[in-house]
Amino acid sequence: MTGENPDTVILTQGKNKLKSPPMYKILLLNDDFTPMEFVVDVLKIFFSMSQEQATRVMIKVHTEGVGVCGVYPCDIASTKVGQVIEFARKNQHPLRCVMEEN
Ligand code: TYC
Repeated sequence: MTGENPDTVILTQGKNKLKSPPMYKILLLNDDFTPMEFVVDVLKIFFSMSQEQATRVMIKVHTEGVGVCGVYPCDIASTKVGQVIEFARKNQHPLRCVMEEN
């Protein structure tokens, strides 16, 4: 001891190895039955998109077959996919929504 507090613990040695969590894309898939307006509503309600953004994403899914709604950590992505599927099912639309590691 050189007069320092013997209880002192140095916490700042080495690197702080915090990694950002793995991220997941939420994808909407096209089908022939779900109304375009319903898909736009889903994007506004569950992904906080404006009318214009939601319409762009819906048209992309409609023309290309698939489109990204957003990118989130696993638990949030999983919750949102469940909410979208439940909302579609309750409204009797066959809309499909999946998540995929980014
Ligand atoms: N293809 C549908 C229609 O013509 C619209 C649609 C868009 C459905 C996107 C699903 O994820 C979807 N009514």
